[in-house]
Parts: sequence; structure tokens; C-alpha cells
Amino acid sequence: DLGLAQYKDLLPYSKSSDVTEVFLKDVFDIMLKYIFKSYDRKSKILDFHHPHQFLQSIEGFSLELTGEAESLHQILVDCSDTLKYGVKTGHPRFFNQLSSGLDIVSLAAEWITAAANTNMFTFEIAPVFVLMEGIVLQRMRQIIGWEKGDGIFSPGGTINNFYAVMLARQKILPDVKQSGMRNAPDLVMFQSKHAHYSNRRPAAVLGIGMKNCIDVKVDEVGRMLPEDLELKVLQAKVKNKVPFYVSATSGTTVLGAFDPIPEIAAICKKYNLWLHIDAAWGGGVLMSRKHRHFVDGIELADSVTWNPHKIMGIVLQCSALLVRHKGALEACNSMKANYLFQQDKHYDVSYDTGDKTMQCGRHVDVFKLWLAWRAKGDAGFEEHVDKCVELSKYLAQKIKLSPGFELAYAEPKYTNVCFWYYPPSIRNINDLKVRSEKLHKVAPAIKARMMTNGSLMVSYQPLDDKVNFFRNVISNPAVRKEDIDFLIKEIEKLGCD
Ligand code: ABU
Repeated sequence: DLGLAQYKDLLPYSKSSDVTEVFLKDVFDIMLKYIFKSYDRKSKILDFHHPHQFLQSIEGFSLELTGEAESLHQILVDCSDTLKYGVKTGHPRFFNQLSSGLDIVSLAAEWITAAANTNMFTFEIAPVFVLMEGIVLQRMRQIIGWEKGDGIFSPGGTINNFYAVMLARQKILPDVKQSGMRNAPDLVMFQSKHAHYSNRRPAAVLGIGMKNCIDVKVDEVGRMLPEDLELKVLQAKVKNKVPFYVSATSGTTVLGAFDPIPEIAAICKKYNLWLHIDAAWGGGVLMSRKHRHFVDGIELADSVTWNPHKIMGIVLQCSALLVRHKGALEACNSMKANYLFQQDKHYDVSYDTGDKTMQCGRHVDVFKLWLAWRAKGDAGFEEHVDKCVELSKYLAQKIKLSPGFELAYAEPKYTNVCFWYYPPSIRNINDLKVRSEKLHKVAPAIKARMMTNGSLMVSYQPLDDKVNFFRNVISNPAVRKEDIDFLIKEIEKLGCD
């Protein structure tokens, strides 16, 4: 019971720890209730409201900052309401994103990390976390197949893909850090047309230019076509441009396709191109003996993005860049700020790893993965990845057998299952153009109903010449066959005319 207590009754303002204890236990209680609700199939995934409703306040929940100090009781109400009106991404029927689930051990690690409230830039202030990061990155590199190398945890795959382009540019233009791009040749980079957009953004930001960021064609299931890559490399050379970088994707965002690494690596070797693998989504298969072959040849890469916050289920965010070349990150990014990275400290300053990153302040992301790895072992991750792939096959089978459903692509390999639902009213339309136009509107309409009902969340998009289709992703350990059965029935129910 907090009565009229205010923040000044908390540590360190108050001499007594009593109010702090009550407050934090109440906060913990709120979180615990939320976690149990997240896993409860009878609870809604979300209580949907439009932005303008939030901004006007919902049942007393106001986002306004009045400038007045509120009571701790009100602060607890705010905590509770914030979770109440959010989206339960750990709910067994949340299939919307590549990151889902609520892993309890990594959640505990995130709480511990927040309590430690430190910064990853130096051993001086984060000795345990800095050493853990080194050990986890080394383990990840070994799994890829590298004995040596470098790496960093950063705020997401986008940033890691960005790092990779910087490293490649530094390799081909060692002077770029000093001289910039003014006198640089026209560098050209390549990725498949289905690659995540973060692979293109560095071209815009690093002075390469979007016109020098070339999309390579894909096959019928979304894999990069190596022959088109080679053709485009040669076309660039004919124009006196300088190809320097290829990003191959292991697990594309929409289709979950895996580009053929050995063939792409051979082209990169032939033309001396940096090979980056964006395995943000698909990197988890490295933990599975059954599915590791999806990324055969990954050890040939110069750099790899691998997000344990995706199919490995680590609480957001947890994203690693692994590099085959030791010292490359430091050569690229180091600024040697001597207020922070003093060279005459009393310990081995090679553990002050912050200077090899683009950031100064850096959140501790490694502890979640380290702790979950301790709790689950390799086998725990392997079991989870295998289960997600199995459940996705089950869904693909159900789609094939359920009237009104159709797979948008050939049988999925990973956990992205892409499909259309045809409501009864459009099933018998013979004019394909009309039918297609109507079908395009179905997924957005059903998605709106999913969110308004709070019963299910599945993502949708158009791709190439295909009209809007659902993309279902399984990466949540809470999902069972019964949830897949529910998904089919719920889409039928929500999709009734
Ligand atoms: N970083 C890509 C995430 C996309 C998704 O969750 O659907």
C-alpha cells in the first residue's frame, strides 16, 4: 500500500528502503500478471485503439506529460495501463513478426541488465559484460566456422548490415576514413531484390548512392540468381564502376528464402568482392543439425549478421555482427577518445572494446543471450528451431487441405508460410483481373478484423506481381498445433463476407 507516497519516498531520497521495496514488488507483480496473460490463450493479444484515441486518453489512461509530479500509486497505474494497451508479442497467436515470444530467462537477464544500468564501452565499467560479449561472439564465430575474427552486438540487423558495408568500403578504400568519398571511384554493391531494405540504406548514407546499389534477380522461391549477380557485376565493370560488396540473405524477410552461398561466394572470390551474409532471420538454423545445411558455405563470408532476438527467441534486442577479419572493426571505427579509452589504465586495455563500434553509449545486449544459452544449452536452441520449422510444415499442409486457402509460393522451407485466403464470395469469379483486385483487399480487411478482435495477428504484403498475401511466421516457443488450427478457423471466421 503506497498511500500518498511520491518519488521522494524512494531510494536514494528517502533514508528508508520500505517504500522502494513495496513499489518494486508492485511493479514486479504487474509484470508477472502481464506475462501470465501473454501466455493465456483466452486473453486477447491486444485491446486495439486508434492513435487519436490514445492521444485523447482511454479510460483515464493519458499519455500527456502535464509537468506535475504524480503519486507512486499513479505511476503503478501508468505501468499497468502501458502493458494493458500494448501488444502481447509473446501470445501464442501472435505470428506477426520475425521476433516474437517472451523467453523467461532472457527476460530475467534484461531485468538484471537494467538493474546494472551500465555501458558496454569499457571493461572499466562493465567488466563482466565485456568479457561475456567476447566469449559469446567467439562461440558464434566458431559455430559459423571461423577460428578467429571480430564482432559486436549492436542495436539490430539494420545497424549490423550497415557496419558490413563500412567494413567492405574500408577494405577497398583504406583511405576513406581520412579522405572521404570525394575522389573515390563509383563503388557498386549488390543484394537480391528480396533482401531486407536495410541492405540498401548504407548506399544512401555512405556516399555510394542508391543508383549504385543493384538488385539481383531471384528465382521462383526468392533465392538470388548467381548468374544474374555475375552479369550485373560485369555490367558495372563495363561502365568503369567498381563492384565491392555483395549481401546474400539467409532467410529473407517475406519468403524466408536462403540465397545459395557457395555459388555467390565463388563470384565474390573471382571479382574480389566482400561477401556479407544477412542471416538476421535465418542465422538461428546454425543451431540445428537438421537445418544447418540451409546456410552451407556461410564460413566463406567476410561478415555475418545474426539476430538471436529472432528465431532464437532472445528478448529484444540482441543482434550480432560477426566478422572474419580480426581488427577490421577497429580500423574502421576507432576514434581513440582519450577521455574514455586511456591507454595507461592499470588493466589490459584491449578489453575496452567500445572504440571499435559506431556508438559511444551501448546497451548490454549480450547478457540475455549468455544467460539463455547457459539455461538451454545448444540443444535447447536446436529443439526450438526444429519445432518452429515442423509447425510451419504443419501449417503449410493445413493450407493445402483447407478450402479457400492457397499457398502463395511453393512449399516453404523455413518458418515463413505465405498464403492467400479467398472468401466464398470471390471463389467463383472467373475474371482473373477482377478476382485479383478483390483478393488484394482481403488480407488488409481480415487483418483489421484480427486487430479489432484482438484474436490473432498475422502480417501481410504484396510482393512482385503477387497481390496482398498473408505471411505467417513461427518463432514463438508458445505456439502449438492447436494455435495453427485456430489460425485457420479464425481467418475463415473473420473472412466471412
Ligand atoms: N528486421 C526485419 C523484421 C521484419 C519483421 O519482423 O517482420
